[in-house]
Amino acid sequence: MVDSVVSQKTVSNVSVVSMANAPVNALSKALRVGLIDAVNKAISDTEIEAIVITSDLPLFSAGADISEFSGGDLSPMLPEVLALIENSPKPIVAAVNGGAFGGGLELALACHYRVTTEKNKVGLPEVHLGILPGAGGTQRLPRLVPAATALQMIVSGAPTPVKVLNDMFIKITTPESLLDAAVDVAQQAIGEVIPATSKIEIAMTEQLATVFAQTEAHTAAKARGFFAPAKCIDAVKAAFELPFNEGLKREGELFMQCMNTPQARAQQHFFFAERAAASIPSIAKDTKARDIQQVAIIGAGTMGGGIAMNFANAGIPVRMLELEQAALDKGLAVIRKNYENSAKKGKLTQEQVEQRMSLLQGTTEYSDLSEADLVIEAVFEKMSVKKQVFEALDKVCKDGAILATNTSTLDVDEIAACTSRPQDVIGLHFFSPANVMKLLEIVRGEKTADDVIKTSMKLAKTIRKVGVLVGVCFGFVGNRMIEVYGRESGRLVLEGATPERIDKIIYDFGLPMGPFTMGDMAGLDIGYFVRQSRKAFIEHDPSYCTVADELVEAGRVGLKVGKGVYLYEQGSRTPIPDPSVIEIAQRRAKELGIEQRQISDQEILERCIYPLINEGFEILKEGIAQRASDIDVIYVYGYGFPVHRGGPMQYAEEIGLQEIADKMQHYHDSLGEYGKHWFKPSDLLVELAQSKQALATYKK
Ligand code: T1G
Repeated sequence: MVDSVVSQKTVSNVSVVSMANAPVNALSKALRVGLIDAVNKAISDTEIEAIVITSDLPLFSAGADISEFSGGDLSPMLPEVLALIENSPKPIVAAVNGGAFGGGLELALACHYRVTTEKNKVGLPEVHLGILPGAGGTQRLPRLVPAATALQMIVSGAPTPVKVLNDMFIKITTPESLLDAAVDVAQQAIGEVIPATSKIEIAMTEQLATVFAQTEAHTAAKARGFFAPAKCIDAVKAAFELPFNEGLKREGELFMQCMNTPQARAQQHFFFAERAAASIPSIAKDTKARDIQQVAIIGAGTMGGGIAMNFANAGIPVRMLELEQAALDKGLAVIRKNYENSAKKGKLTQEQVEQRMSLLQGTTEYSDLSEADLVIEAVFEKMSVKKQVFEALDKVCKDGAILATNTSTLDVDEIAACTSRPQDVIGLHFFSPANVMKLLEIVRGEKTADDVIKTSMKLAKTIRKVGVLVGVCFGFVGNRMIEVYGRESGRLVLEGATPERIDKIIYDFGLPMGPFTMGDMAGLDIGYFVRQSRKAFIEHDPSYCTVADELVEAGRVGLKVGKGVYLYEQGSRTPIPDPSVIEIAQRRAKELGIEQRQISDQEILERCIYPLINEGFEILKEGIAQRASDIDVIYVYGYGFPVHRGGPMQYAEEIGLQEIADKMQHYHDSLGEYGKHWFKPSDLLVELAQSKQALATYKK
């Protein structure tokens, strides 16, 4: 029998059922029906004595179809399919040919035997969707592997190499011999007692109770603000405290508790948002990417070195240029030290360190860059310096070479205009540390060619970044929005809130750190120089980051000098509040006629987050971002916005666009001249709030 998503063939006395629901065997309604039909057919066929379930696709199965979570008639549910399999009177073997995730692994756990391939990985990543395995995974997995292993897999959601899980696989073999091995296991099982996973007895012990307590404590610290991880632990605990069917019921209750949370909606939104970012409807699908064999980086400083590591990690040769040999040597030494540190932590072998270092060549001559397919400039953030570099590159680089700037705020069109090839110029904005942060803002200039954009998006995937296409404006998307957040936090200090209180409110909201700790860590001088270059934009508002400016002018540029907004003891990164900063704020407030007052936590949170969201709507309105969810991807991966809130735009939808618009209007009306200038609600925000149009459907 062959229908669109399941095929079935007979091998001797074994029925082989193959899933084929492209691209990842998401266990959609159609696939669930197909599996039920195929298994029932095999059970009723007297010629058939055993069954193998496998996949015709590279993956065994990516689990439940997440796109079905938004509702509709979902019968037959996955647990019904798995009960049919587990209660089959004929032995069923799962031939796990590729990744088995979520419900895909739960399907394999419900089978009576499992075989797989030696390099395979499997997992229960539901926690990343704000939920937990809801088709028996929390009850069956602990019956097949040690409790600690089951807990680690379910609470972390991480893919796990099958060699760690050999208790649950009766055979681990090669891809070529997998199906034969599965048929062989099936035939040997004929006539034997069928080992249903649910029949395996497990019980709680004192030692296990300790494991659970330790996992709960570790999770509470590590998964700060997340709802699902603790529920995952509760579900696994039920497997040891209740009979199987009651444990299954408990799992279902906990699953529904998770499913109905804003966190689950946010994390499921983010799953698709991250994938949607790769889509560029304005570029023809058949646009060919350019071939990138050799990369050159201008600048071997912190950013240049981090960027270079991304390419060396991907096996792409890199030539790094510094005009001074000493700077070049220093840059390469820092890279080597980074790799050696990874080796010390066991993340790299010494051989891999040497292999990567061998891909990094230095030069002090522009002429050595003539063969580079892509050149990325990572020099000082000053337009005149950038232009010098691009004029030099324009002279030496071969035709068709892509010339990229790593600028974090400057006008890519202005940079492109100083070359004879603006169509080959693009922005590749890496986030620091460039070898760690996943986000890559890809900045399309007015004249950037489609194939240059396509090449950049493809390259992002090659170097394991999440590329998001943005347009040209000050700060593109991320830094344009973070600027209003920085302005507002600075203003709140003038109005009487302390930096440490603002930082704590933002930390408790879910960001990794508040604006002042972040500013000290990055260096207050970065923002200072940007403000100097944009004085015209802020000259009407003398309060704009005035305390930060005074600190920088006094040499207090942050952690790197031991004092910024906070003080730091030698060798420590722990921020220590400094009363003198409050005195500066009080003095400046008095000079500016700003009344200090008690400000509620809620107002502090709203005034830091809502203007950031409002700017996101302005960015959407101007077409700087392709879609609202791209802004979410930028904020989660570039600034640590909590994924359990889905990103600023998802968070806005969860709060309600009307509420955001009303609060912007409220601060516009209640903060005097300051409010009138900075809190005007975006027209698009107001329009979408009134029309109740879902943000996901908005296209400029
Ligand atoms: N449902 C629907 N679509 C899915 C999907 C899924 N589970 N997994 C992937 N896709 C789509 C994806 O959106 C993309 O679409 C295409 O497939 C290729 O995906 C009851 C309730 C498996 C590691 O969380 O982690 O089971 O963009 O680009 O890089 O307990 O896909 O092409 O239109 O990511 O090779 C649990 C989610 C579900 C796994 C493969 N399962 N998927 O990565 O491909 S909940 C997951 C992944 C559940 C049960 C519970 C990855 C992958 P488009 P891709 P990839």
